[in-house]
Amino acid sequence: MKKILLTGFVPFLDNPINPTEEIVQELHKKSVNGWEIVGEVLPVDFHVTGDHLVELIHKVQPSAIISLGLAAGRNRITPERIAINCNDGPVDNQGYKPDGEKIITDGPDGYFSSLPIKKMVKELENKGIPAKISNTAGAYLCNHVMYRALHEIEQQKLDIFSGFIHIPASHKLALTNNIPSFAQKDLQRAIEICIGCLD
Ligand code: PCA
Repeated sequence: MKKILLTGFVPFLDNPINPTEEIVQELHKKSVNGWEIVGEVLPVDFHVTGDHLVELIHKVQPSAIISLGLAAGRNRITPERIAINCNDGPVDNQGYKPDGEKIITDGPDGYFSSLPIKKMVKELENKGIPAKISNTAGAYLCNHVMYRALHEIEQQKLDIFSGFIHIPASHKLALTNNIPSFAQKDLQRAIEICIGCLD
């Protein structure tokens, strides 16, 4: 069976939970639409997360990668269009504060997602889940992992579809934060629908 590497993140900043962590744990070893899911939860650490993801790509040898991240405050499921060659934003979980430096010194400015993002948005909406393509994944860890995966695929000429989906907060997270939220089960279903869009 074809394998998909599905990644999420641990909690970070003022988010005591990260709904992507639970989705990845729930879907690990399950199969959706003929894809065997290998779930991995990544640290929020500019110095180790990218290398860790690249190691996982070579270890798991997936045919597709979907990385997930929390975008607290967004009100819909947002497949990302592009990753940029830049680290910026607040401190990571190790206290490192990026300052706009490049992710890969001589890397290209950006990479487009190779996931079927338009189809994903259409399918989500058809199934009653609010969704929209996002034209910026920011410059924090989510953008970082999206860029690192696409760069590795390009450099090594790997035959892997790859990209990133930001999700809104779960209701549990919104209890402590005044932000829009989805039921955790709907967040998970949305990701299953996105996996269902892969050929
Ligand atoms: N969201 C952050 C990093 C970890 C996560 O879940 C981001 O949007 O960059």
